[in-house]
Amino acid sequence: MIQRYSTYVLFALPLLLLWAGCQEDVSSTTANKTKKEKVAVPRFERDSAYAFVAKQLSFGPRVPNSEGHRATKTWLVSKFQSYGAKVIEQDFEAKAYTGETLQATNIIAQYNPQAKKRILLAAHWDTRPFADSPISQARQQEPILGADDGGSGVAVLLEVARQLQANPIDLGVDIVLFDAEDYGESGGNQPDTYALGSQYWSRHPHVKGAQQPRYGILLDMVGARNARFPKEYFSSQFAPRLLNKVWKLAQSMGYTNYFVDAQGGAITDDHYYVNKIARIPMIDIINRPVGTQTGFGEHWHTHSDNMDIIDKRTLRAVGQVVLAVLYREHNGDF
Ligand code: AHN
Ligand code: ZN
Repeated sequence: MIQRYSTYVLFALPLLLLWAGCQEDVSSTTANKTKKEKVAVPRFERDSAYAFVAKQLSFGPRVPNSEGHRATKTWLVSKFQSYGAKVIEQDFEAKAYTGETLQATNIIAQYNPQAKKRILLAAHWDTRPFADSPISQARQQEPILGADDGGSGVAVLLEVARQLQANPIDLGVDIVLFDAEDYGESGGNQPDTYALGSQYWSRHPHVKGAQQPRYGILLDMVGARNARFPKEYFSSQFAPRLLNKVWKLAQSMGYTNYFVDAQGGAITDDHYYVNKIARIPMIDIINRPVGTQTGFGEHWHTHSDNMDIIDKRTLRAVGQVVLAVLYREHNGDF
């Protein structure tokens, strides 16, 4: 037995050493080749983001089945392509609570589509077909421009895309612009009539398995003057660690007026379905001012949701935090 064992070792040991030697060569070469360079967090250009809000509004309301919606889609797709993203148009038909069938599209812009480690960023690109806020009676049957409600989140993500092209990192980033978020029934008693695009995407994600995003950040109404982002309730339930990390980071960057240390109420927004159905931890950065009748900005679901209420500083605060998350994640500092 001892004899056989030592014979085995006699032959096996040199082979083992040879193998180990090769391994070390291979791994050190690989390490040298793939050694990750840290990349500084780029500056989020607020003027650029502001112009992206204005450009969306130039198409008019972006209500599903409308001409403005179609034209905006064409522009968004080509804009992301021009910033070097691989774009997927995820077309789907959505049944609205009215009985109408909406021709809808989730617009997906991918950076490093092969990367395994991925982060999800999202906003909704459609706008509300009416102005049904209880605080204004003006032109309630007319669709709104949605500078903040829709436009702001999309604008921030376009500027993030522009920066990703100018300052490449190897992190996988999936920017998803959900459609048909805001076609829901008035009053909020039927939350599932909203967020039709995110409900569809969560059942048909474009990335699966090992490529499934580690976590996500949703931007909803991130452009108004004096915006206030308390910690939205579902975010704190589904993704508490991410939520606290992002708020801490934002506060360390000086954005304490926006990213307040306060618990916010529950909003059945796109992130709810991504958490619940796709099971990706996702937080919602959403404006919840104090002391308004609706709990949202005074302009919310009114015709005042236009360029006049957009503040570049709010766009910048949110966009700079999102960029900090991505580049710190790449650098291993998040
Ligand atoms: C509901 O009212 C169910 N959700 C609000 C989500 C929303 C509407 N975000 C923007 N507009
Ligand atoms: Zn809305």
